[in-house]
Amino acid sequence: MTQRLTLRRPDDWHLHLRDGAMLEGVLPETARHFARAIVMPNLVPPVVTGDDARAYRDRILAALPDGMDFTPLMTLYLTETTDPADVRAAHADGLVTAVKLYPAGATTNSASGVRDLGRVRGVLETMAEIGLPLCIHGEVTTPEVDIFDREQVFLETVLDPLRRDLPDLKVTLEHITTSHGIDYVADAPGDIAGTITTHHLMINRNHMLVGGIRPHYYCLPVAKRSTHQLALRRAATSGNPRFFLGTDSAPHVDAAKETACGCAGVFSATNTLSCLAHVFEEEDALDRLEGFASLHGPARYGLAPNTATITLEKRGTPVPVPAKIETGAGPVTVFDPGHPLHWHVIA
Ligand code: OTD
Ligand code: ZN
Ligand code: ZN
Repeated sequence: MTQRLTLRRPDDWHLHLRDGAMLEGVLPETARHFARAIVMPNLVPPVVTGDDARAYRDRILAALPDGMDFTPLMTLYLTETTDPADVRAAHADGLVTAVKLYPAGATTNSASGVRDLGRVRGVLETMAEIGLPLCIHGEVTTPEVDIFDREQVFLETVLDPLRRDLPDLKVTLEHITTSHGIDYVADAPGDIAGTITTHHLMINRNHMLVGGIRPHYYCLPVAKRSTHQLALRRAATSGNPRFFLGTDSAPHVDAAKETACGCAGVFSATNTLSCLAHVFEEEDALDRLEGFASLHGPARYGLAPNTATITLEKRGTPVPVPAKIETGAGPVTVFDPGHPLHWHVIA
C-alpha cells in the first residue's frame, strides 16, 4: 500500500534568503513548498529600520517567479541604536513579524549585533508592550566560552535574566541545538517558544568531523553530540506546541564553504520536507509532522494556519535531490542527510 501524508502547507519560521542573485536563486527552493517564512535580516548592511524591511520585502516579492505563492514575514535586526518608535511603527503597519537579537559576533554578518542588552532595553520594553516577539540567536560570544557550551551558557547568563526582567516579552529561542535549550523552552514559565532546524535533527558533530571535515555540515550554532541531537528529535516529535520548524536554511556559494576558513551555514530549503518526513517516520511520529511544520508556528505568531495543503508520498525510488543548485552568485550545495530520502512531495 502506498503511504501518503497530506499536511496543511508548512511555513518556515527561520530562513535566510540573502539578496540579489543569491535571493533569485534560492527563493524558489523555499516557495515551492512553503507558504510563508520569517526572513532573517542579516544582510550586509543589515535590515535595521522599518524602511529597510519594506524595501527588502519588495525585493523578495520582485524576485518571486510568476505563479508562486509565498509571503515573506519580515524581521528587524536589533542594534544598540534601534529606535523604539520605528519598531512600534513597523509593527503597527503590519510590516514586521519579529525583531531579531544577534549577540555581536555570534554568527554570519552579526557584527552590528548587540553587545550590551541594557542599551536596547527601551526597544524590548516597547516590544513587550505591543506583543512583538523577539527571535534570539542564543549563544554567548565570550571568547573564553567553548563553542560547544555557548548555548547553555547563554540560557543561564543572558536569556533567563532577560526574561525575569521583562516577563511579558515574547521570546523565540532560535535553532536550539542542546538538551539544555530544549529543557529551558519546555519548562520555562511565560511566553516562550523554540525553533529547531532540519539539519540539527539529522546530524550531530560526528557527522561533521569523523572521517574528514565536512564543511557543508558546519553551521552555527555548531552541531553538538548525539545525546543533544536525540533531545531535539524527541522535542520536535513530541507534539509540544512550543517547538516548531525553523530550517535556518543559510546558503553560501561553495567557494565560500570549501576553503581554509569556511562560512557557517547549511542550505536545506530544497529537501527539507523529505528530510522531516524521514525523521518523523523514524521516530514513529508522522502524525505529528503537521503540528511541527504547519500548525505550532502560526499559533505562536497569532496567524491562521495555511488552508492549502501539501502531499508527500513514500516511494521505493529515492527523491532526486540535486547535489547543488545553480544560482547567479555561484553553485550552492544542498544539505546531504547521508542517505537516500523516499518521501516525495507530489502536490
Ligand atoms: N547560522 N549561518 C548563518 C546564520 C545562521 O545563526 C544563524 O542563524 C548565515 O549564513 O546567515 C549559520 O550557520
Ligand atoms: Zn542564529
Ligand atoms: Zn539563521
